[in-house]
Formats: sequence, C-alpha cells, structure tokens
Amino acid sequence: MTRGRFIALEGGEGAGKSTQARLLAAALVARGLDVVMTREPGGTPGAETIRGLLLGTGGEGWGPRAEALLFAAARADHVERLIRPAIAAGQWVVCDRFVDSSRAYQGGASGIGDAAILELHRIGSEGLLPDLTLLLEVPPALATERLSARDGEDADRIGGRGDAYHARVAAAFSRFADEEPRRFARIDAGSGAEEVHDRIMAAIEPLLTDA
Ligand code: T5A
Repeated sequence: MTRGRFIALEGGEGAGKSTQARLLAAALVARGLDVVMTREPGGTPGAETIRGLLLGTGGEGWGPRAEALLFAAARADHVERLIRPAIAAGQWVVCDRFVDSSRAYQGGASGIGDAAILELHRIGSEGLLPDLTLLLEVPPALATERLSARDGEDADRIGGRGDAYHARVAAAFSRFADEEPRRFARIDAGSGAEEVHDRIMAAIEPLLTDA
C-alpha cells in the first residue's frame, strides 16, 4: 500500500482552485494512485449542511466568532469521517481549501486572530495539517474578471465581501507561505489552466518520488 498523502489548494476567490483540484486529481489517478477529491466547507453530509448555513445569503448571517466556530465544526466532521480514514487507507486526499482558509479569512481578515483559529483546529481536528499546501496566487483584477465571467453579479456571503476584506485575506495567505516555506508551494495561477497545472505537478514532484 502506498503512503497516504494530503494536499490542499488555497487562495482567494477565483484563483482557480477547483479547476486545478480536478486536474491534479486526474493526473494522480493517471499515475495509478487512489485519490479522494474533496472540498471545504463540506466534504461529508454534516459538513455540507454547515456549508449551506455559512454561505447561504438568507437571514442575518453570522458574526465572526460564530462563523469561525462553524467552519471549525465542519472541518472536524470532515477530518474525522473522511480525511483521516482516507490517509490511513493509503489514499491521496486533494482538498479544495482547508484550515489555512480559516486562518486567512476568519483569523486574518475578520480579526479573530491566528492563535484562536489554530486552537479551534487543535480541538476540532487534532491540528491535522496537509503534507503540502498549494497557494494559488492571481492579481485581484484577474480573479474578478474570471468570477464575473462565470457568476455575473452573484456572490456567496463571504465571496461578496469588499475588496479591502479580500486584500487582507491575500496578505494573510502570503504571510503564511513566507512563514512555512516547507509546507507551502506558491503557484503563479495567472496563466492558462494547463500551464498552472504544470507548475502544480512540478511542486508535488517531491511527494510523488517519495510515495
Ligand atoms: N471560507 C472557506 C472561509 O471563509 N473560511 C474557511 O475556512 C473556508 C474553508 C467558499 C467560501 O468560504 C470561504 C472562502 C470562500 O469565500 P467556494 O464556493 O468554495 O466558497 O468558493 P471558492 O473556494 O472561492 O471557489 P471559487 O469557485 O470562487 O474559486 P476557485 O475554485 O478558486 O476557481 P475556479 O476553479 O472555480 O475558477 C473560477 C472561474 O475561472 C475559470 C474557471 O473556469 C471558472 O469559470 N478559470 C480560469 N480561467 C482562465 N485561466 C485559468 N487558469 C483558470 N482557472 C479557472
């Protein structure tokens, strides 16, 4: 049995995470690996229910603390019921967002603080971290262009926050990558999907040779 691996894709809205998660999962399957593709918030029935509560635009929404707790609760279920069992079974888990999103959005942009988010993660998910976190970076104007081509004026509750909020998210991600260069790979995601995919495959090569 090959050793299970856990790869997360992170970045701001419209960076191309979902597109690249699909391409990466397909490339790993083509190499004969057993792959589970999943996402956050979500990935299990319970966490998908919490996703609806977090991202739906009805009602009055959540304060930053309640929001952080809901993300941590969704993640706890996802880790316990899907991610840890998959890794233990030797599968490669490709996850569209993980705890670094909570650190960047709730911890950084919403002001809850990094230490509090990491403590929630310790309690909820026993501090599980990916083997590799791919940080997809695009200039904000390009992300906006991609999203308006896809969604028009529609945005979910968090995606619809203003430019200043999303600039704080990007700054926080950038700081995490600087602080943990071994866990993060920064990916220039501003070119065509196949070119970005090639950069990702180069970044995961050490995991493949070590598998
Ligand atoms: N959140 C999440 C938190 O606040 N805290 C947390 O802990 C977690 C886990 C999730 C929201 O929740 C927040 C962050 C988010 O606001 P979501 O619907 O999952 O919401 O939103 P995102 O993860 O932001 O996903 P998006 O779909 O908006 O962006 P992606 O996945 O980065 O981009 P993707 O691949 O869907 O691409 C967007 C468009 O661009 C095109 C695609 O075809 C698509 O139309 N595209 C490209 N076009 C040209 N060149 C490329 N290279 C392209 N790549 C993609």
